[in-house]
Amino acid sequence: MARKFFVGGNWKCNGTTEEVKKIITTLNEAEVPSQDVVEVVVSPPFVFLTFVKSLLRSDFHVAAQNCWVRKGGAFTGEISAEMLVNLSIPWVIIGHSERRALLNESNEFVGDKVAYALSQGLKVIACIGETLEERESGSTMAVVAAQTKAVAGKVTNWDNVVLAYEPVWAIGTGKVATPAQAQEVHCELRKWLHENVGGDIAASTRIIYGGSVNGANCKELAAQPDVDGFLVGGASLKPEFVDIIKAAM
Ligand code: G2H
Repeated sequence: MARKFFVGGNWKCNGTTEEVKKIITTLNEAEVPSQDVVEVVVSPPFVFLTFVKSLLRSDFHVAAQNCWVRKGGAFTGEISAEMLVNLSIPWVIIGHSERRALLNESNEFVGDKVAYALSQGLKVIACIGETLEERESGSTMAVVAAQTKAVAGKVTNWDNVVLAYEPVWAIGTGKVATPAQAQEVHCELRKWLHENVGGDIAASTRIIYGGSVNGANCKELAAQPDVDGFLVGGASLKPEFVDIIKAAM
């Protein structure tokens, strides 16, 4: 089954109003493949979500970088899935390794967040990935399988889920996974989905790569059979994000 290429721009905790306007102008003026070929989603910090949505070209979409695990209420500082739906924000990133590491988000908590976000009608970019220590000890697949299992157990409709493999050692370090390293894990993840969820879902679910993707390395990564797109951090704040979108061609 054909999987449409997916490119997400994760702006993380970056940006001023002026910088946001500049990035959006670049994106709006860019000539990129059509929506039939590539799905593009940009994920600004919460405070800029509606501003970005109001300025952004209609063939690109917006994602939040997180949402609360349950229905909103007395949870100071949190943003609920219902609020995102109310603002017509279609996507949310869940389980980014920065949140797993810095805010102690466990596999179980990430799985619960995915479940709640999906139940409210959001689409989810679910992030997984091993640390350098885990890779060097040979436990990469065990780690990403456990992370995937915690998410997979909560998914009822896989059409609304993109799996983002982001090796922690490659995030923001400039040390990108080689195309072979990315392909190896993506292929294993697809096998895991095949064995544990089902053949059709394994064939149709997008597995995207994240970790120091840039305009120079994206083509070779995109050429790997099981790499269905990217989640881009640092380079999504720069004009080269357009080149990364074009890697879909
Ligand atoms: C991984 C990625 C975006 P960067 O976190 O999710 O960031 O491209 O800066 O490594």
